[in-house]
Amino acid sequence: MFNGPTQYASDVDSIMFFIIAVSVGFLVIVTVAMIYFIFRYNKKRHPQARDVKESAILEVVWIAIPTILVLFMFYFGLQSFYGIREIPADASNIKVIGRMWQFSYAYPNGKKSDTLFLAKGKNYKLDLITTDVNHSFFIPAYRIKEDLSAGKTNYMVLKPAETGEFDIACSEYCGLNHSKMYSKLIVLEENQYNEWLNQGINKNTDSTKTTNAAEKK
Ligand SMILES: [Cu+2]
Repeated sequence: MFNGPTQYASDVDSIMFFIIAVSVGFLVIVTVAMIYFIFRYNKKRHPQARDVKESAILEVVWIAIPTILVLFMFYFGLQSFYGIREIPADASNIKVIGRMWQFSYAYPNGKKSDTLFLAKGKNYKLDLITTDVNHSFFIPAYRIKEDLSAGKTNYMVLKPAETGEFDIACSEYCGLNHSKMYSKLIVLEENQYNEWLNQGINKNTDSTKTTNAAEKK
C-alpha cells in the first residue's frame, strides 16, 4: 500500500496504517453507539430498565472479531520482522562503528567512510559495534533502529529499494554531544556504487583520511 525506500519500511507503514484504521474504526463505532444509547435509553424516554441476560452469540462475536484482528496485526508484524532478522546468503557485510560522537563505516574491501554508502537492490548485513558506550543506529526513513551495545555485536539487515539520501541518527543518549551524532546514508545505483567503493582504495580518499585521523587519536 505504501511505497517506502525499503520493503520493510513499506510493510511497517502499511501495518501502522491498518492498526490506526482499526483503532479509529472502533473509536467511531463505540462513540456513536454510546451517544445514541444516551439519548435512546435516557430515563424520560425509557423509564423502565430491563435486566439484560447474557447472550452467547454476542459474546462469541466480540471475542472472535478482535482476536482475528489482533492476530492479523501480529502475523504481518512478525512477517516483516523476519525480513530484518534473517540474513540473506548474498548479503555484504559492513561494519558500523559508533563512538562518542560519530558513526563510521568499514566496507569488506577495507574502505572506510563517515557517510554510509549502499547500492540499490543489494542485501546488506550491518554489524553494529561500539568502541565506548551504548549508541543506537537509527535510519528514520527505513523505520529501522538497533542498539550498538558495549561488549556485544548486534546487526541489522537491509536492502535499499530506492536511491537517495537518508538521515542517520544516534537514538540512545550517549553523552554530551549525543544530539549532534548524525550521519547520512547515500544509496547509489550499483555501477556508481562499485565505482565509489573501489575509488581511492589504495590511495587515501578524503573520507578515509578523516576516519583514520579520528582512529589514531
Ligand atoms: Cu550515540
